[in-house]
Amino acid sequence: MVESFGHVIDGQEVPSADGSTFQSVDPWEREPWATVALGSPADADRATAAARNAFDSGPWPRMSYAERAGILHRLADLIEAGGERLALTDTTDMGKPIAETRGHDVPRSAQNFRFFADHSTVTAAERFPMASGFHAYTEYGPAGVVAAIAPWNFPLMMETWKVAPALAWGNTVVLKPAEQSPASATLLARLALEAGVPPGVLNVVHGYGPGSVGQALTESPAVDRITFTGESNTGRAISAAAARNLTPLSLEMGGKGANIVFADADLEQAVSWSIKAIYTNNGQVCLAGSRLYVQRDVYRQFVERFCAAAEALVVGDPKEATTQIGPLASEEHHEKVTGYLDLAVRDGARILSGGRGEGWTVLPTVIAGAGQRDRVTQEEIFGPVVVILPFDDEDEAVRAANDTPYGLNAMLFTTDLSRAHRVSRALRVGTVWTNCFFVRDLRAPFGGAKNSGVGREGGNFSREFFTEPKAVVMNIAPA
Ligand code: TXE
Repeated sequence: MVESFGHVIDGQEVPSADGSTFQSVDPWEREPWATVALGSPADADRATAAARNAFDSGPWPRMSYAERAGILHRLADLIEAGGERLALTDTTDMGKPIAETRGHDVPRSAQNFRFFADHSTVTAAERFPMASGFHAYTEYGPAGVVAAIAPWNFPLMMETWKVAPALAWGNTVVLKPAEQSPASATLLARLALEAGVPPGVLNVVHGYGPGSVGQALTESPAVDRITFTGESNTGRAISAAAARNLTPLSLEMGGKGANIVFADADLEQAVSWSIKAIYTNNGQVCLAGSRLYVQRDVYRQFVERFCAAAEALVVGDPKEATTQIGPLASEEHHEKVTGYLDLAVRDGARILSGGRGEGWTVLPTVIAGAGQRDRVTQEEIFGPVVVILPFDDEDEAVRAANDTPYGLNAMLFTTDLSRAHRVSRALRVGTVWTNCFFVRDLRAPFGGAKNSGVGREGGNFSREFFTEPKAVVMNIAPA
């Protein structure tokens, strides 16, 4: 049965103004599974107007933090209660294994609401008692209307990472999910209404980016903040659009994560985390450890163990609980990733294991013999493909790790504490994981250096972005 998903504007699930729809394709079955409203700039404008109105005259920005937090906790409860449906929806829409949507994306989405609901109620504002008889303090008021533009690799999880802090600090939102994975955004908006989020506070508009809904949102003078996750070139286009209205933005973009394994590392631990770092979500992760630098003394041993572990991963139907590698998210993306496999071979590298799978799957792939400046080492492939390169000493590893235009994150495996600190400091990235991967504390900054990001989110970093900090100065001296 083909399901239907509309826009959600001003508390109503509605079709597009011109009635257009598009099909969302299940990448495992390679068949359409849902009919989705296809928005145009006119729909984006309707949603922005609803969000503007809810911000300017609705109850949400005027509620106490505690009242909003209560509603957001209810929403988290509903996400947990409806978890199975949400997990299956993202898995059907973009093919990631159900073990991941069930075990990670959905629980983390509920946690996003709980965390920011609580954080907004307990973060203190600064006070500045002035010796001159004046008193100053900071007020963190909501920023206004937030345009949230989301990617397809963690649909619900990335959407809630943007929507939760925006709502917790009293903003209203227009969310545009990626066209490859639209369905769970409509489900989220339905649940938000059920939880008591007032109409117009969370709007969802489906559609494409350039020349369509995405672009219209970034060019709208009614939008006060833009938060985006996606490709670096899209980030450039959005920055240019936002510059017209000087709209503040937060961009989280691509990565080419370096994963450095030193000879003194616990190799078993390093293999197991490194496998997670590249093959989670079929490698469609901005944080993926897609460049694996291994110290020459343990290179052969490590590569052998790594390839064996990669070959042991279960490839198949993402709706099966035991599947670890499903299809890539779309046919277009499958072509892009397999194009890189051909390119690697043309440039003289070797595919040690993996390669093309059935349908739109790519098997867990290991490439060796590529050069540091080769395209497969420099560019974000965004699939289950790791490039392994040997290195001799720490300086060489750090130089190589820093040598791409990206700077989202890096991993290092070592038992030498001094080295761990030294290397962490030398890496030009937003996150360094030592002897682990993907472990997050939502209070910590999240974002990228270089072409991987502008700004940080998480904890107080989200508060800085989603509020308009105001200095309030009082004359408290007697008249
Ligand atoms: O991203 P896009 P795509 C990387 C990854 C992947 C590549 C392409 O390498 O292969 O990007 O993916 C909207 N104005 N990442 O094409 O185009 C678009 O509709 C406003 C890394 O899917 O950046 C979608 O909602 N919006 C990444 C969102 O932007 C625009 C996650 C992302 O789409 C727009 C995904 C425009 N001009 C892909 N153009 C990560 N960092 O995790 C597009 N959009």
